[in-house]
Amino acid sequence: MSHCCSHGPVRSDITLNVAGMSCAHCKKAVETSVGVLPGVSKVEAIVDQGKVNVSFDPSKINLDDIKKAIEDAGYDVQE
Ligand SMILES: [Cu+2]
Repeated sequence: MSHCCSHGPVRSDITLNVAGMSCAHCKKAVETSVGVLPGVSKVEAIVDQGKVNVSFDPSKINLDDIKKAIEDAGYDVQE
């Protein structure tokens, strides 16, 4: 029997390179500013690698909004 709900929420998992994070405060600032966005289910900043892992629902928010939130918090998102 096939599952009836294959149209569940779509999720994207991405890793952004973010410059300027240097301590636990930076980690928290980035995670908080991204975490409050609608559609973001998970965010983890890895300060010593300069990376931020984000899981989000692309039907609710797009990548540009996530980048903007990080930049608004004072950090640079690099492509
Ligand atoms: Cu810091």
